[in-house]
Amino acid sequence: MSVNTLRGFLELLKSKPIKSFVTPLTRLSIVCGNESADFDSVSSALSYAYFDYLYKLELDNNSLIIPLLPVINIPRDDLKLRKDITFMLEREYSISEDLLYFHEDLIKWREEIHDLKINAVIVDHNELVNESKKLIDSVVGIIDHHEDLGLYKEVTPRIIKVTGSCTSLIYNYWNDMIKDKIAMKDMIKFMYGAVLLDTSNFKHKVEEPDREALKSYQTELESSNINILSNNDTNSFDQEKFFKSLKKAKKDIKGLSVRDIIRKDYKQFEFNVGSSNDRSVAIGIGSMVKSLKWLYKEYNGVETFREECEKFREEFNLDVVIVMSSFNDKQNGTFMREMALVSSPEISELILKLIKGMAPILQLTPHNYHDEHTAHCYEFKQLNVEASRKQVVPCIKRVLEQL
Ligand SMILES: [Mn+2]
Repeated sequence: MSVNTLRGFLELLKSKPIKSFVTPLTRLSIVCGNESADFDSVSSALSYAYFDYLYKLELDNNSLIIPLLPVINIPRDDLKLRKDITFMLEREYSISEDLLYFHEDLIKWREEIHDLKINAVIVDHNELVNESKKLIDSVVGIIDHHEDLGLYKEVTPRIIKVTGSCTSLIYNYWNDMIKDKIAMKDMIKFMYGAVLLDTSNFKHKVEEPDREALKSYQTELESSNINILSNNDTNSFDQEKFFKSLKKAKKDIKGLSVRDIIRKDYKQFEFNVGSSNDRSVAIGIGSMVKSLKWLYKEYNGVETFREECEKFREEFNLDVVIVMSSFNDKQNGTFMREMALVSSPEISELILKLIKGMAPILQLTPHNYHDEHTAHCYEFKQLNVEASRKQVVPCIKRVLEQL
């Protein structure tokens, strides 16, 4: 069966029983992004699976192809919090969530199929953590743009490079191998969107692989008059407009609860304290694209916000919950970052040591919302605005290991 759109590919997958993708050795192969399931991760997982299928079709059209299933690494219910992703899926691809696989599907498959082993290509991360570690048996490939943790050294591909968007590495990798450029083209809008969001419209963190991918996207789009935003007056692609509508959808967090806002772009970690393995702390980090000030206004003040964070911390059994904010300051137009931490009373000394260790690296300065901190709640401006969660996580890890 020929497939030349992402939607067609997903429909094909869903038209078959899951058992038909399991090999005689009871192996099922998936590709998944990281557990924040942000735009980049979802775009990476979908594009990798789709391109892998196109490539297999070209290798041998007649044989039975066993595809990689793209899995979105969050509960199905959490997808709706990511409005940039649902905007892209629904508006540009007419893909509804029933065409996708989620975290609970992994659990279900393991229950339903006796002795099932799950192999995974992991994209937009290079280490299995938390639940994925339990559900996935082996990593068989990696394409990522986070710090290389040096794991799974033998897998192919194993591409880990600094780029704005992970999708740039994925596009460049497959572009060299797949001949059917028409079918590849259907994926471009999604990948183009990822790199625009991750580089703020090619203004920050742009690296050579991003430029290389962009060049291909532009050539492909020009050659076909693809109308990226269907409501355009003209037939030409307006990158600025495209970026703005994605950004707007991403920032649309009105009406969400504090819990939803943290869950929207969330990662959880277990960090060792000191050099031995006998003590660790659980830390959850949510990223959001509004200022703390906005949050306080929206959720009845700083106290309520802190209470909600504390509830979140308890629900997810965390020692610390961190909310990282990034936004453009309207007054002077500069890009800003902040960090709010709410910790368990049991680690009141440890949290101070963590903050002390991070402060010079992230250039944390206490916020002036309050003269005195409420116990176990801390808010800072993060003057090192270059450090996103991607840099903050290894920083926390190192500080805690050195205690
Ligand atoms: Mn990424």
